[in-house]
Amino acid sequence: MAIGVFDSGVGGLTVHRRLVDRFPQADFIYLADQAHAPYGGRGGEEIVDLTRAGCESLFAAGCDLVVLACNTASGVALRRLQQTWLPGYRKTLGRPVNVLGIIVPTIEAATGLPWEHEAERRGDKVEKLDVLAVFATPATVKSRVYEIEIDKRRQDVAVFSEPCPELARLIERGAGAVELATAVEAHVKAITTRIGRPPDRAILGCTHYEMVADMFRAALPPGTPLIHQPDSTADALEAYLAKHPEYDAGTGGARVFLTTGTPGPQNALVESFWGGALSFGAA
Ligand code: DGN
Repeated sequence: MAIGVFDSGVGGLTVHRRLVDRFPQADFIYLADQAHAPYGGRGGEEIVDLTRAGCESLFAAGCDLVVLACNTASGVALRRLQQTWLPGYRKTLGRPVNVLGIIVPTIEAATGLPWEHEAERRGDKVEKLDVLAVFATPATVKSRVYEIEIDKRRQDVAVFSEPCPELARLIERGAGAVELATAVEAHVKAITTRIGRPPDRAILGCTHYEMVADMFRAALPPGTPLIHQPDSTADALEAYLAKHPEYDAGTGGARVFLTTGTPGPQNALVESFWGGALSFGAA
């Protein structure tokens, strides 16, 4: 059996990379729905249908557990799928499959005291968290999932979300550094103007943005803590697997990459982030 990792495109590879590093013995199947990427501008029902289809493909390929390494799919579709589709689908399959998202682990990392204690332990200066910025796709921002989930945990934190409609697409097509940095700087400037000051912390709420995390770091005031989803997702998966031994992560160290789009190699930005050549097979 294997762990499935799903994204609309290559952004989820940022999470996948960290999961592979954390669980080197586990088998992984990565599925990019590049035929329909980007999801960020699509409607809610469409995103639910596409996410369900991606999960079905991964379960059919032998996964027991699927991580939605996509904020747009997690924010828009996860709850719906868990409530209305998964219970019946489990019965049909006759195995205890499950789908996990990446938003709650990110929020827990961004707002939780353990994170602050850890930062203090490392000797980092921990500023008070009053204003949190979230950079995400328009669909994630429209879902208000970050605002809703943060409000459940920290009512003292003001959340400002900045939709970045072009950014995932630019990364997906391997745009150059100048074009990417210009887009990132414009979004940081826009949210800073809206807040009236720079944020205290920032969440990169789209998995693609991790590939340009350095550009966000350069555009934000020096030292602004950035919450990294690959780390928070790997921590959450580790805790989940420890509590749920019924999910078999495999032991062969297999790495399979599939796409609903055009099979073949990925662009240079993705490969340099990944640290090696990547070729995708047909889903
Ligand atoms: N990388 C995905 C996310 O985290 O939201 C989606 C990007 C997209 O499809 N626009």
